[in-house]
Amino acid sequence: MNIQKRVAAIHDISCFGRCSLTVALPIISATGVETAVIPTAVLSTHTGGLTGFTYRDLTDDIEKIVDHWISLNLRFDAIYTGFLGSFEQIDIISKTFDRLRSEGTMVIVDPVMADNGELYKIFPKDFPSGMKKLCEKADVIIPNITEAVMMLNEDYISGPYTCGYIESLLRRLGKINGRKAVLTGVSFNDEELGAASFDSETGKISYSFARRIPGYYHGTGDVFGSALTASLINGLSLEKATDIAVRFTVGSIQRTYDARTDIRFGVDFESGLKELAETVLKR
Ligand code: PXL
Repeated sequence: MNIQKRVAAIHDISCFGRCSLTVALPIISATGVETAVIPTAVLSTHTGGLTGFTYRDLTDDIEKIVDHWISLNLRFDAIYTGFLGSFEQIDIISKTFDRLRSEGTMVIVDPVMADNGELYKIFPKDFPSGMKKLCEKADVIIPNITEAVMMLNEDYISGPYTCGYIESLLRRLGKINGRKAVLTGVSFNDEELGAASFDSETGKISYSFARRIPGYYHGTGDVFGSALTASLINGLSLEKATDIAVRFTVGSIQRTYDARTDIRFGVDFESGLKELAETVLKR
């Protein structure tokens, strides 16, 4: 008998624009994992380049949802968090980890808050220090370079980077949670872009690169994080999961680039779901 794995995905719902839960749910579900959700906020669209969006903060609902789940005695194989709706939610989610975690639950934190050297405008200046605290409780953290340097209290520099810089960042990131870190937005030249992973327990660093596609596509961090989470829950190694997530994300960007879709509308990950499921489940 195959016992189905269960994950709790804690992100906002951006009703249009393919990011956060509208990406995490289909991607993780496609790999055979039951995906329960805690929405942190409901927005008409994401906040990246689309103006006039609605915003309903769900901070007051989170603990009530968790109370009910506790009464049902649910077990989670993983908890995967992303965009949080308010500063206050950082503490609430930290407590949620303690309440929902049991033996073997993998906690994956994507400290969604910044990109391209800038903190998202909706977050206060002290948000990175709060996110760092949340990351301390995670088994796996998946920041981009901007989020990494903000948590480490350093200035952002744009790529391409040296190998020495990336490996120093990874080692210091690994000290935040003492476990595993996957850094996105890594480039050593103008032609390729990818991710690097670090396991603090073994000291192993691995890289996965793909050809850089022009343009800044929205929601790709969530596509990457969801594919990584799906692969890790299905038992793949950090190195293999990172490589699968890079290939799935780049494939999604390539299809969107070829179709000349508005870059604010997210990427065509849907057409890659079948192949992702086959790759992850084949192992
Ligand atoms: O993809 C990250 C993300 C998630 N949710 C919302 C966002 C963003 C990035 O801008 O605005 C609402």
